Amino acid sequence: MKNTILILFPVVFILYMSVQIFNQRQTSSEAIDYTSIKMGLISSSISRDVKSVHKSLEVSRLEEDEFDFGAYPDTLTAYLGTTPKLDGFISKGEYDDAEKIIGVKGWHSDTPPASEKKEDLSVVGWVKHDGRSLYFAFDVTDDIIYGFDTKRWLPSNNPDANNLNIEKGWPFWGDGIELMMNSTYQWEDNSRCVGDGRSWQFCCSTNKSILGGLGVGGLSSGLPLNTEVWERYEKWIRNGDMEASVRLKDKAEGRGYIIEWRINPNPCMKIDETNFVDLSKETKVGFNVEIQDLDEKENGEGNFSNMHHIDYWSKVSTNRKTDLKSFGTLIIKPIKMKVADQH
Ligand SMILES: [Ca+2]
Ligand SMILES: [Ca+2]
Repeated sequence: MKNTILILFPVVFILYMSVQIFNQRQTSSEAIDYTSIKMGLISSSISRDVKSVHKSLEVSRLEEDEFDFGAYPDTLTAYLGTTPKLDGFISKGEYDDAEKIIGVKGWHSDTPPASEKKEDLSVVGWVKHDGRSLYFAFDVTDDIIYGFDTKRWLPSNNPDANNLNIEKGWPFWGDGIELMMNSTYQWEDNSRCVGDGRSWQFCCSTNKSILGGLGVGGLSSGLPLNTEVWERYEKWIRNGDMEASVRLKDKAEGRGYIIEWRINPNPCMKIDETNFVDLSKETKVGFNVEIQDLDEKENGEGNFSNMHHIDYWSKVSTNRKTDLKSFGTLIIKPIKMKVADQH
Protein backbone atom coordinates (compact mmCIF):
# COMPACT_ATOMS: atom_id res chain seq x y z
CA MET A 1 0.00 0.00 0.00
CA LYS A 2 2.78 2.38 1.02
CA ASN A 3 4.66 1.60 -2.20
CA THR A 4 1.53 2.31 -4.30
CA ILE A 5 1.14 5.78 -2.70
CA LEU A 6 4.81 6.55 -3.28
CA ILE A 7 4.45 5.65 -6.96
CA LEU A 8 1.12 7.47 -7.52
CA PHE A 9 2.07 10.71 -5.75
CA PRO A 10 4.51 12.05 -8.38
CA VAL A 11 2.10 11.05 -11.17
CA VAL A 12 -0.81 12.96 -9.55
CA PHE A 13 1.47 15.95 -8.81
CA ILE A 14 2.66 16.19 -12.45
CA LEU A 15 -0.93 15.96 -13.73
CA TYR A 16 -2.06 18.73 -11.30
CA MET A 17 0.79 21.07 -12.34
CA SER A 18 0.08 20.48 -16.06
CA VAL A 19 -3.55 21.55 -15.60
CA GLN A 20 -2.48 24.70 -13.69
CA ILE A 21 0.05 25.74 -16.37
CA PHE A 22 -2.50 25.15 -19.13
CA ASN A 23 -5.14 27.30 -17.37
CA GLN A 24 -2.65 30.11 -16.76
CA ARG A 25 -1.61 30.18 -20.43
CA GLN A 26 -5.21 30.29 -21.58
CA THR A 27 -6.01 33.24 -19.28
CA SER A 28 -2.98 35.36 -20.12
CA SER A 29 -3.31 34.75 -23.86
CA GLU A 30 -6.95 35.93 -23.90
CA ALA A 31 -6.12 39.05 -21.87
CA ILE A 32 -3.37 40.11 -24.28
CA ASP A 33 -5.47 39.42 -27.34
CA TYR A 34 -8.40 41.49 -26.14
CA THR A 35 -6.28 44.57 -25.51
CA SER A 36 -4.54 44.19 -28.84
CA ILE A 37 -7.83 43.96 -30.71
CA LYS A 38 -9.01 47.35 -29.43
CA MET A 39 -5.67 48.97 -30.02
CA GLY A 40 -5.51 47.72 -33.59
CA LEU A 41 -2.07 46.31 -32.89
CA ILE A 42 -2.75 42.61 -33.03
CA SER A 43 -0.36 40.55 -35.14
CA SER A 44 -1.69 38.40 -37.96
CA SER A 45 -0.41 35.21 -36.35
CA ILE A 46 -2.45 35.85 -33.20
CA SER A 47 -5.48 37.20 -35.02
CA ARG A 48 -6.35 33.81 -36.49
CA ASP A 49 -6.74 32.41 -32.96
CA VAL A 50 -8.72 35.44 -31.82
CA LYS A 51 -11.07 35.14 -34.77
CA SER A 52 -12.16 31.72 -33.61
CA VAL A 53 -12.52 32.95 -30.00
CA HIS A 54 -14.78 35.78 -31.14
CA LYS A 55 -16.83 33.61 -33.41
CA SER A 56 -17.76 31.43 -30.47
CA LEU A 57 -18.61 34.53 -28.39
CA GLU A 58 -20.74 36.13 -31.11
CA VAL A 59 -22.73 33.26 -32.49
CA SER A 60 -26.10 34.89 -31.78
CA ARG A 61 -25.19 38.06 -33.73
CA LEU A 62 -23.87 36.15 -36.73
CA GLU A 63 -27.27 34.62 -37.47
CA GLU A 64 -28.34 37.23 -39.99
CA ASP A 65 -25.12 36.82 -42.01
CA GLU A 66 -24.47 40.56 -41.83
CA PHE A 67 -20.72 40.40 -42.35
CA ASP A 68 -19.02 40.72 -45.69
CA PHE A 69 -15.29 40.41 -45.20
CA GLY A 70 -13.17 42.75 -47.29
CA ALA A 71 -15.86 43.55 -49.84
CA TYR A 72 -16.45 47.23 -48.92
CA PRO A 73 -20.21 46.78 -48.71
CA ASP A 74 -21.01 50.13 -47.07
CA THR A 75 -20.81 53.51 -48.80
CA LEU A 76 -21.48 57.13 -47.88
CA THR A 77 -21.31 60.18 -50.11
CA ALA A 78 -19.82 63.54 -49.14
CA TYR A 79 -21.47 66.17 -51.39
CA LEU A 80 -20.45 69.77 -51.86
CA GLY A 81 -22.38 71.96 -49.43
CA THR A 82 -22.39 75.06 -47.25
CA THR A 83 -19.71 75.58 -44.61
CA PRO A 84 -21.01 74.54 -41.15
CA LYS A 85 -20.10 76.40 -37.97
CA LEU A 86 -18.17 74.28 -35.46
CA ASP A 87 -20.01 75.51 -32.37
CA GLY A 88 -21.45 72.24 -30.97
CA PHE A 89 -24.97 73.07 -32.12
CA ILE A 90 -26.77 71.48 -35.09
CA SER A 91 -28.52 74.65 -36.28
CA LYS A 92 -31.68 74.60 -38.39
CA GLY A 93 -30.71 73.76 -41.96
CA GLU A 94 -26.99 73.50 -41.17
CA TYR A 95 -26.67 69.95 -42.48
CA ASP A 96 -29.72 69.73 -44.77
CA ASP A 97 -27.34 69.45 -47.74
CA ALA A 98 -25.33 66.62 -46.14
CA GLU A 99 -25.78 62.85 -46.38
CA LYS A 100 -27.08 61.30 -43.18
CA ILE A 101 -25.53 58.50 -41.13
CA ILE A 102 -27.99 56.69 -38.84
CA GLY A 103 -26.96 54.31 -36.07
CA VAL A 104 -26.38 52.27 -34.17
CA LYS A 105 -29.10 49.90 -35.34
CA GLY A 106 -27.62 47.76 -38.11
CA TRP A 107 -24.03 48.62 -37.16
CA HIS A 108 -21.63 45.94 -36.01
CA SER A 109 -21.16 45.68 -32.27
CA ASP A 110 -18.24 44.36 -30.21
CA THR A 111 -20.63 44.22 -27.27
CA PRO A 112 -24.28 43.27 -26.81
CA PRO A 113 -26.00 45.67 -29.25
CA ALA A 114 -27.64 48.87 -28.02
CA SER A 115 -30.20 49.30 -30.77
CA GLU A 116 -33.12 47.87 -28.84
CA LYS A 117 -32.88 50.76 -26.36
CA LYS A 118 -32.51 54.06 -28.21
CA GLU A 119 -31.72 56.34 -25.22
CA ASP A 120 -28.90 53.98 -24.23
CA LEU A 121 -26.92 54.70 -27.41
CA SER A 122 -27.95 55.96 -30.82
CA VAL A 123 -26.60 58.47 -33.32
CA VAL A 124 -27.58 60.69 -36.23
CA GLY A 125 -24.60 61.92 -38.23
CA TRP A 126 -23.87 63.93 -41.37
CA VAL A 127 -21.00 64.21 -43.85
CA LYS A 128 -20.26 66.86 -46.52
CA HIS A 129 -17.49 69.16 -47.78
CA ASP A 130 -17.27 72.80 -48.83
CA GLY A 131 -14.48 72.40 -51.40
CA ARG A 132 -11.81 73.22 -48.82
CA SER A 133 -12.47 70.88 -45.88
CA LEU A 134 -14.35 67.68 -45.15
CA TYR A 135 -16.99 67.92 -42.38
CA PHE A 136 -18.68 65.41 -40.11
CA ALA A 137 -21.29 66.05 -37.43
CA PHE A 138 -22.79 63.63 -34.92
CA ASP A 139 -25.79 64.02 -32.63
CA VAL A 140 -25.31 61.20 -30.12
CA THR A 141 -27.92 60.00 -27.64
CA ASP A 142 -26.21 58.45 -24.61
CA ASP A 143 -28.05 58.26 -21.28
CA ILE A 144 -24.95 58.20 -19.05
CA ILE A 145 -21.88 60.33 -19.83
CA TYR A 146 -18.63 58.95 -18.43
CA GLY A 147 -16.83 61.39 -16.11
CA PHE A 148 -19.90 63.61 -15.76
CA ASP A 149 -22.71 61.24 -14.71
CA THR A 150 -20.18 58.71 -13.32
CA LYS A 151 -16.87 58.80 -11.50
CA ARG A 152 -13.84 58.72 -13.78
CA TRP A 153 -13.31 55.00 -13.20
CA LEU A 154 -10.43 53.29 -14.98
CA PRO A 155 -10.06 49.93 -16.70
CA SER A 156 -8.38 47.25 -14.59
CA ASN A 157 -5.77 46.62 -17.32
CA ASN A 158 -4.74 50.28 -17.70
CA PRO A 159 -4.85 52.67 -14.72
CA ASP A 160 -3.24 55.34 -16.98
CA ALA A 161 -5.96 55.26 -19.67
CA ASN A 162 -6.92 58.90 -19.04
CA ASN A 163 -3.39 60.16 -19.74
CA LEU A 164 -3.18 62.63 -22.62
CA ASN A 165 0.20 61.41 -23.76
CA ILE A 166 1.83 58.39 -25.34
CA GLU A 167 2.60 57.00 -21.85
CA LYS A 168 -0.25 54.47 -21.74
CA GLY A 169 -2.90 57.07 -22.56
CA TRP A 170 -5.87 55.64 -24.45
CA PRO A 171 -7.23 58.34 -26.80
CA PHE A 172 -10.53 56.42 -27.10
CA TRP A 173 -11.15 56.25 -23.34
CA GLY A 174 -14.51 57.94 -22.71
CA ASP A 175 -17.79 58.43 -24.56
CA GLY A 176 -16.96 59.53 -28.08
CA ILE A 177 -16.48 58.87 -31.77
CA GLU A 178 -13.50 57.46 -33.64
CA LEU A 179 -13.06 58.04 -37.37
CA MET A 180 -10.91 55.77 -39.52
CA MET A 181 -9.66 56.94 -42.92
CA ASN A 182 -7.64 55.35 -45.69
CA SER A 183 -7.13 58.07 -48.34
CA THR A 184 -4.92 55.85 -50.52
CA TYR A 185 -7.89 53.49 -51.00
CA GLN A 186 -5.36 50.71 -51.31
CA TRP A 187 -4.74 47.85 -48.96
CA GLU A 188 -3.14 44.47 -48.52
CA ASP A 189 -4.21 41.57 -46.35
CA ASN A 190 -3.80 42.55 -42.69
CA SER A 191 -2.50 46.06 -43.46
CA ARG A 192 -3.56 48.72 -40.96
CA CYS A 193 -3.40 52.50 -40.53
CA VAL A 194 0.10 53.92 -40.78
CA GLY A 195 -0.69 57.07 -38.78
CA ASP A 196 -0.06 59.82 -41.32
CA GLY A 197 -2.16 61.42 -44.07
CA ARG A 198 -2.41 58.11 -45.93
CA SER A 199 -4.38 56.31 -43.22
CA TRP A 200 -5.33 57.00 -39.61
CA GLN A 201 -7.67 56.36 -36.70
CA PHE A 202 -8.61 59.54 -34.82
CA CYS A 203 -10.61 59.94 -31.61
CA CYS A 204 -12.95 62.69 -30.48
CA SER A 205 -13.95 62.35 -26.84
CA THR A 206 -16.36 63.95 -24.36
CA ASN A 207 -13.92 62.98 -21.61
CA LYS A 208 -10.69 64.72 -22.60
CA SER A 209 -8.87 66.61 -25.32
CA ILE A 210 -5.34 67.58 -26.30
CA LEU A 211 -6.34 71.27 -26.30
CA GLY A 212 -8.53 71.34 -23.16
CA GLY A 213 -7.18 68.52 -20.97
CA LEU A 214 -9.12 66.03 -18.84
CA GLY A 215 -12.82 66.94 -18.48
CA VAL A 216 -12.93 69.06 -21.66
CA GLY A 217 -14.23 67.34 -24.82
CA GLY A 218 -12.40 67.46 -28.14
CA LEU A 219 -9.83 65.66 -30.25
CA SER A 220 -7.81 63.29 -28.06
CA SER A 221 -5.25 61.92 -30.58
CA GLY A 222 -5.56 58.45 -32.10
CA LEU A 223 -4.00 55.20 -33.25
CA PRO A 224 -1.61 53.54 -33.92
CA LEU A 225 0.03 54.39 -30.61
CA ASN A 226 3.64 55.38 -31.12
CA THR A 227 5.62 58.53 -30.42
CA GLU A 228 6.03 59.65 -34.02
CA VAL A 229 2.31 59.31 -34.77
CA TRP A 230 1.29 60.98 -31.50
CA GLU A 231 3.46 64.02 -32.28
CA ARG A 232 2.01 64.22 -35.82
CA TYR A 233 -1.61 64.03 -34.61
CA GLU A 234 -0.94 66.62 -31.91
CA LYS A 235 0.53 68.95 -34.54
CA TRP A 236 -2.59 68.55 -36.74
CA ILE A 237 -4.78 69.41 -33.73
CA ARG A 238 -2.71 72.40 -32.57
CA ASN A 239 -2.43 74.00 -36.01
CA GLY A 240 -6.11 73.39 -36.84
CA ASP A 241 -5.68 70.97 -39.73
CA MET A 242 -8.08 68.82 -37.77
CA GLU A 243 -10.61 70.56 -35.55
CA ALA A 244 -13.62 69.39 -33.54
CA SER A 245 -16.21 70.97 -31.32
CA VAL A 246 -17.83 68.86 -28.59
CA ARG A 247 -20.81 69.88 -26.46
CA LEU A 248 -22.76 67.85 -23.91
CA LYS A 249 -26.48 68.26 -24.52
CA ASP A 250 -28.59 69.76 -21.75
CA LYS A 251 -31.52 67.97 -20.11
CA ALA A 252 -34.14 69.58 -22.37
CA GLU A 253 -32.38 68.07 -25.41
CA GLY A 254 -32.06 64.62 -23.82
CA ARG A 255 -28.75 63.20 -22.51
CA GLY A 256 -25.99 62.88 -25.07
CA TYR A 257 -23.54 65.05 -26.98
CA ILE A 258 -22.85 66.85 -30.25
CA ILE A 259 -19.61 66.59 -32.23
CA GLU A 260 -18.76 68.75 -35.26
CA TRP A 261 -15.50 67.81 -36.95
CA ARG A 262 -13.45 69.44 -39.75
CA ILE A 263 -10.60 67.79 -41.65
CA ASN A 264 -8.19 69.52 -44.03
CA PRO A 265 -7.22 67.20 -46.93
CA ASN A 266 -3.72 68.66 -46.81
CA PRO A 267 -2.04 67.23 -44.71
CA CYS A 268 -4.67 64.81 -43.33
CA MET A 269 -5.74 63.00 -46.53
CA LYS A 270 -2.77 61.91 -48.61
CA ILE A 271 -3.28 59.82 -51.77
CA ASP A 272 0.40 59.06 -52.37
CA GLU A 273 3.83 60.54 -51.62
CA THR A 274 3.10 63.93 -53.19
CA ASN A 275 -0.67 64.30 -53.68
CA PHE A 276 -3.54 64.98 -51.32
CA VAL A 277 -7.28 64.40 -51.82
CA ASP A 278 -8.69 67.07 -54.14
CA LEU A 279 -12.28 67.85 -53.12
CA SER A 280 -13.02 69.22 -56.60
CA LYS A 281 -12.64 65.71 -58.06
CA GLU A 282 -14.73 62.62 -57.41
CA THR A 283 -12.62 60.50 -55.06
CA LYS A 284 -13.12 57.28 -53.11
CA VAL A 285 -11.47 56.80 -49.72
CA GLY A 286 -11.66 54.00 -47.18
CA PHE A 287 -13.66 55.01 -44.15
CA ASN A 288 -15.21 53.78 -40.90
CA VAL A 289 -16.93 55.29 -37.85
CA GLU A 290 -16.70 53.78 -34.39
CA ILE A 291 -18.77 54.94 -31.43
CA GLN A 292 -17.74 54.18 -27.87
CA ASP A 293 -20.03 54.18 -24.87
CA LEU A 294 -18.77 54.03 -21.30
CA ASP A 295 -21.32 54.08 -18.49
CA GLU A 296 -20.85 52.78 -14.95
CA LYS A 297 -18.07 50.18 -14.74
CA GLU A 298 -20.49 47.38 -13.80
CA ASN A 299 -22.64 48.08 -16.90
CA GLY A 300 -19.79 46.83 -19.08
CA GLU A 301 -19.17 43.58 -17.21
CA GLY A 302 -17.65 41.02 -19.57
CA ASN A 303 -16.80 43.54 -22.31
CA PHE A 304 -13.37 44.90 -23.30
CA SER A 305 -12.24 47.05 -20.33
CA ASN A 306 -15.84 47.25 -19.09
CA MET A 307 -16.88 49.49 -21.98
CA HIS A 308 -20.67 49.43 -22.32
CA HIS A 309 -20.90 49.55 -26.11
CA ILE A 310 -18.42 49.60 -29.01
CA ASP A 311 -20.24 49.88 -32.35
CA TYR A 312 -18.96 50.58 -35.81
CA TRP A 313 -20.56 51.53 -39.08
CA SER A 314 -18.76 49.19 -41.49
CA LYS A 315 -20.14 45.75 -40.81
CA VAL A 316 -17.04 43.60 -40.49
CA SER A 317 -15.92 41.20 -37.81
CA THR A 318 -14.48 42.51 -34.56
CA ASN A 319 -10.89 41.45 -35.09
CA ARG A 320 -10.79 42.81 -38.68
CA LYS A 321 -12.25 46.27 -38.05
CA THR A 322 -8.91 48.08 -38.10
CA ASP A 323 -7.74 46.30 -41.26
CA LEU A 324 -7.74 48.75 -44.17
CA LYS A 325 -9.53 46.25 -46.37
CA SER A 326 -12.38 46.10 -43.86
CA PHE A 327 -13.29 49.79 -44.04
CA GLY A 328 -16.38 51.01 -45.89
CA THR A 329 -16.14 53.61 -48.66
CA LEU A 330 -16.64 57.37 -48.55
CA ILE A 331 -17.30 58.84 -52.00
CA ILE A 332 -16.36 62.51 -52.26
CA LYS A 333 -18.36 64.28 -55.00
CA PRO A 334 -17.74 67.82 -56.28
CA ILE A 335 -21.49 68.34 -56.85
CA LYS A 336 -24.36 69.29 -54.54
CA MET A 337 -26.87 66.75 -53.28
CA LYS A 338 -30.11 66.76 -55.29
CA VAL A 339 -32.72 68.97 -53.59
CA ALA A 340 -35.17 66.04 -53.62
CA ASP A 341 -32.69 64.02 -51.49
CA GLN A 342 -32.07 66.80 -48.96
CA HIS A 343 -33.63 66.57 -45.52
CA1 LIG B 1 -22.90 73.96 -35.85
CA1 LIG C 1 -22.04 56.60 -21.92
